[in-house]
Amino acid sequence: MQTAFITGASSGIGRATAVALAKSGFQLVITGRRRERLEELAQQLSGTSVHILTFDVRDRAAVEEAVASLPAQFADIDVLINNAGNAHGLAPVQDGDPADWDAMLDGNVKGLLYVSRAVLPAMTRRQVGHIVNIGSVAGSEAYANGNVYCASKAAVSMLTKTMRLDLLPHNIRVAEVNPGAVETEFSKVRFKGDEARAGQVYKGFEPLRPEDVADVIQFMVTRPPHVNVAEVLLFPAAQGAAATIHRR
Ligand code: NDP
Ligand code: 8X3
Repeated sequence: MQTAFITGASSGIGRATAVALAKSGFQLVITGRRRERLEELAQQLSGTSVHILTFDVRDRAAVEEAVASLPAQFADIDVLINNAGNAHGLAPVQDGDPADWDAMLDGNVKGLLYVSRAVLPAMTRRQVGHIVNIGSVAGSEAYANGNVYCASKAAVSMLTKTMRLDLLPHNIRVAEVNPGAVETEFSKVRFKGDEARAGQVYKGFEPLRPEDVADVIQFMVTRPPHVNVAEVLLFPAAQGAAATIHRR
């Protein structure tokens, strides 16, 4: 049985991906900071073996310790979904809060690196593996006030391309999914718990659901070994570009 390790499985895209991969027969390592959420998810996934790890991806020592603690049954990771991440704030750069910048760069970029660095020995040792990084349309398109979030996702895109090259000799596929607007807790986090403002983001059009992104990830990681779906841009039908959404 293949093992998938999913960061940010306590909510949104990561949670839906856990459900989809369990249905595809993977056993799962699900991770995040909110343990009770992960326990609730594990109960729903009772048809497959699940191991929970709780850590903050920004804490390198905690990441290393958590991955090293995996029991033998879960240690041979086949698939890594680097999904944990968020936007924090939406402000012009001159008004930006450096604490928000740290949270985005440390979580979305360095966290992805720390987790990959900790998991990769299990892949290079076995010369097999598949990594899917969750980027964003924001990684290739600028939008006003997106500054540091866009930069963090541009870094994810470049890391995806360079990791792919580094890992080619090790038979490890590296890929990226770049969603547009998906209704999750993303905007609630970006606007620091302001649910009314978060809700406005998805008003007047039908956004992607986390399950739509999970479907694509599930497709990617179940291709035959000679196929790498390297990059996917996934929009809701009403979206044409990062900042162009047709609202009714
Ligand atoms: P959610 O807020 O619903 O989920 C974010 C997940 O990431 C949670 O499980 C959270 O877990 C985890 N996470 C965040 N920060 C950390 C951290 N420092 N350490 C460990 N885990 C962390 O948002 P989404 O599902 O939408 O976001 C998932 C990914 O998709 C992100 O990388 C986001 O940038 C990307 N994305 C989202 C889009 C959208 O429109 N929603 C569009 C394009 C990309 P916990 O809080 O329990 O730690
Ligand atoms: C999340 C989508 O457009 O808010 O990455 O940046 S967006």
